[in-house]
Amino acid sequence: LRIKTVPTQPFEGQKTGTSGLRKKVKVFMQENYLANWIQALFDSLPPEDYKNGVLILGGDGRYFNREAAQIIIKIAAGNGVGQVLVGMDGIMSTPAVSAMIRKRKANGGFIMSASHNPGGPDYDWGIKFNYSSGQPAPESITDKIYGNTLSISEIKMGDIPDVDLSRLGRVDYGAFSVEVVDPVADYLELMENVFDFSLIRSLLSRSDFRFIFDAMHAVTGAYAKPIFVDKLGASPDSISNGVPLEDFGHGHPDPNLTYAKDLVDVLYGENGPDFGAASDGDGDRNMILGRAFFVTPSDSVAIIAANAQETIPYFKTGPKGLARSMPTSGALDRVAEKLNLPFYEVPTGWKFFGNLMDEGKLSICGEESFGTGSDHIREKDGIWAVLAWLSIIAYRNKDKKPGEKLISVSDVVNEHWATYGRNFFSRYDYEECESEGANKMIEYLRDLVSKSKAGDKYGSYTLHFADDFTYTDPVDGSVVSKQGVRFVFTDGSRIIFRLSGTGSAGATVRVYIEQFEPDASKHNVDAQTALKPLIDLALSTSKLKEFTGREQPTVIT
Ligand code: VG1
Ligand code: CO
Repeated sequence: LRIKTVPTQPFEGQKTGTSGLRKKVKVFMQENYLANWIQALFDSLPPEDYKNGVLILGGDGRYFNREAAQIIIKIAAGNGVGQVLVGMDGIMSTPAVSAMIRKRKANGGFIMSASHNPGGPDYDWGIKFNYSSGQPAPESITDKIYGNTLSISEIKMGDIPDVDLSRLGRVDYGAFSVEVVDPVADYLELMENVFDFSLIRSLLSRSDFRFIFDAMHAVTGAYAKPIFVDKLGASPDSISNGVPLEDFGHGHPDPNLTYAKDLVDVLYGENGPDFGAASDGDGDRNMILGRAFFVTPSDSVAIIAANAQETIPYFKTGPKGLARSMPTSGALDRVAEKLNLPFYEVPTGWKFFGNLMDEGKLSICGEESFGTGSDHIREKDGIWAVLAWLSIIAYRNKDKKPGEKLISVSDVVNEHWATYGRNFFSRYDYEECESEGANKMIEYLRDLVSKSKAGDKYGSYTLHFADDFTYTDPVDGSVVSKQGVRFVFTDGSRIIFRLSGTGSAGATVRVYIEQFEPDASKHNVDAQTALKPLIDLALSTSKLKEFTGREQPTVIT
């Protein structure tokens, strides 16, 4: 294997955000832009972490992935990696990459995806690197990579031809080899071990239960048919937008009420199906819907946790601990309390759950941003969440005769609220604001925090405390600060402000609003109505309109 040394110059701004490096495709298509970052990554890892080792490579099928895969493979070869396992056609979901790293005992893996951001020549591209236990690289590594991107001067590339990604099998180039693998098989095997497939099949094959899964023309298109249809007996027409496309069919592959509107309309339409779900670009997010009913992600993780032991074989001895990101509602906290389980609150982004899982402290976790998962891998997992929900519904209906009324998604959620109370929750996103105004707003809020004290009045609410969230990792002691400004009131209500770390242009402001309601007679109120006073308070406290010039959010979840 001959290795070429390619001279290069640093690019500015190659700093990773909440989840990998994300930029417009045009930025990534500049000569050496991606190559620089990949080389900087190898320059940041201890050699024993990759020399002669195995790396997994996958992606969500978006525009530029094919070219990017060839660049990554060549640089891996040039830096002494032993083998790259790449998904056929460059396809592999984020959870499947995490699963394959673990199963094949690989040193790590690359995911070519900007997740829920749109794709195509004018939109976004991204790259994530996961470590040997399958978890997103920690900040200690990503900070090093960024440092190295600022001084890089050469790239090492294996002098090999482009690999034919459309054909399964292995090609050898001396000490280096590439194997094109089935992106589904390992992941499917894992799902069969986690869940009771015959239980789920008993539900999906019923004629009185109708299921629909929207792959949004993204990566789960490759997984939906083999899993839901071929293995679990769902009808072939239950999969919509099931072919991965480079531009996601001009869509925005983000499973929420705004961007998965087609699916929402079907579920809320006349005689809609009983269960609907969708996943995002790279397959780690999920949205769960019942007939004319939306399950808030914060409730979803709480309900999965409360039912896991009974309905999912993987949890048959009970979950070890539960965790959520800071802005996620406190519904999960109440389940942890009732089940007497250790509980953790971490900053936004999945990378903070991994350490807790590796230490055996955490089994089930989630984020309000449509991310739910467990320690079966080290990423959030969209299809896992759908299978978890199907397990719950299947278990509740397993003795129902044909024609008998089934227990529905909304029945399960209403029961949960009746037991635990309801945490009303909503998030307002203001996408692509001017960075200057958005930064000033956060500065203003930090200043407000520093002047605030318990007992201060905010309209009809009394302040319990306000801070800018800081997290100390209980496993390695690392500290991250400035993770979101929060105002917590004496009745448990919260308003939280953050700037997104996953956008590719301007600044996205996120406002999170939460209020607890113990009284079951008040649970069937629309969240926007129930939260109206608190939403108004959040907007006036932050002077959001003044700072950003925005009257309305772009997305409400
Ligand atoms: C967003 C979400 C966060 C999630 C992250 C990655 O980050 O808020 O909860 O972990 O996206 O999700 P931010 O910084 O934009 O708020 V994904 O599906 O892009 O891997
Ligand atoms: Co994603």
